[in-house]
Amino acid sequence: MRGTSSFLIVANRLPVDRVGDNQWRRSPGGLVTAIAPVMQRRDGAWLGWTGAAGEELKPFDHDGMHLIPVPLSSLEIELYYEGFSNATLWPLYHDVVAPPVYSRVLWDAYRAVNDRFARAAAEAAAPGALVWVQDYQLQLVPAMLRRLRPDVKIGFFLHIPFPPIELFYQLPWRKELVEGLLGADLVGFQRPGGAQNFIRLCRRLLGTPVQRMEVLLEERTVRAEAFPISVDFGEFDQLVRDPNVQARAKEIRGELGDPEHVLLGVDRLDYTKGIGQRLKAFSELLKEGSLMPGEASFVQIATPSRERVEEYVRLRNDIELMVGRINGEHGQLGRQPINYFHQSYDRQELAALYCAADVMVVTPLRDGMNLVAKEYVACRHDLRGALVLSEFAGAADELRQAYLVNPYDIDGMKRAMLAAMRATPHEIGRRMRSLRRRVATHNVDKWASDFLTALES
Ligand code: ADQ
Repeated sequence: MRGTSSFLIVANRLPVDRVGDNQWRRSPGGLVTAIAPVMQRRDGAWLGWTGAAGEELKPFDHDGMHLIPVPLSSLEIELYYEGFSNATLWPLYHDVVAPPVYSRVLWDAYRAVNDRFARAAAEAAAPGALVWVQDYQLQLVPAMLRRLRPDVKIGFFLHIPFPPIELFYQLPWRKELVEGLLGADLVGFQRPGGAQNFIRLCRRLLGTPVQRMEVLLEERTVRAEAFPISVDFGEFDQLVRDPNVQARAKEIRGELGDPEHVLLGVDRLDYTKGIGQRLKAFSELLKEGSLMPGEASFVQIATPSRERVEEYVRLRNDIELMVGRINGEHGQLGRQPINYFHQSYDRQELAALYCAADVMVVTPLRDGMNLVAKEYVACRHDLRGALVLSEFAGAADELRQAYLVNPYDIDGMKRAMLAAMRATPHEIGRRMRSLRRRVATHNVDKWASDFLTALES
């Protein structure tokens, strides 16, 4: 098995969305933007699922990228993707904020699909290729691939948090999973804490000797390191300088009734994002009279996500009930304190929303990084706008000048939201300048090149 790609990305999804019969559009998002130039430079390929059930497509080229589809049946989508990835690993890795489902049927499907990805990667990779495996859906791929192709260099990056040993130990297949990751030469995490959890786990669970951030296997060493992911700062910075985006931002404020304060939340509708907690804090500010009716408007965008997983169905109902209650209690004819949208938006509209918001409220209970926080910062060249940010988001390591909050502490969140609304323009500007400096110098290109440099060295 020898292919021709000297640089290979292996991810659950291909970086394109279907827009018609055999017509594709590049998916929005930093990962593709960061990696596309590297792919073009290195004769690279991207291996992943198209997003449709039971589809067997031949490799094709799009937008200068060579794409290799990996098929998934609808049963595999249910068991591997919605099941083991999103109902077992996702909650387990996010502090078990929802109970993980442990099922052998799901595990078997996860292993089988990982095996398919590993075989496809082994076929596509040129001798000595660099293979970069992405995220929690494919944690067994590094070891499976190494068995087939010991000549390639393998990197793995986990986009979500890596939990402490005490939680990870719940997983009935904990040993297999760690051994899967140890097939890589370099395992990347969002935060240093994740890398440390992994190193500790290797020592405790497998009894493998470790030295600082390296696991010493008999025949080779595996390095663990943090590479905080970021956004394409330049793209957002440019986007918001477009007069159309500025005009739209103004229009949004007008449509909201030109309140004094616009607060904004933008998240996938996920129970890790702390949407309920932040809405509760906001509603208490209204109830106790800290905010006057009509003084502030909260816009909550909740992108549809994982709609066939039971927990997500329940969450949607809970949030929508809550929004209805708050608006019922505090709204006026034609004016509601919470404007809730269960929709996706394009980059322009998202950028206009960021520009329209005085306070961006990002309060996950646990989050690998949180790109929304960084996108907001990248959009505020006017140095207006305050960021309220959870300590439990990876982004909190870098964005120290945000109003940092514990999302479990409702009173603390109320204080932070009020402080952000009441701060002087000078204070807001001082904080935003410092946040922007960080995101501008640590953008997504740096993330990709730091990882690849470490992998190659
Ligand atoms: P997510 O959990 O999806 O990512 P996040 O990092 O916030 O979370 O990224 C969401 C992305 O979706 C952002 O780029 C945002 O602009 C976009 N988005 C959100 N709502 C949208 C809407 N309604 N319409 C259009 N776009 C929308 C996972 C991890 C994170 C980690 C990233 C990247 O959970 O912790 O930061 O991967 O590694």
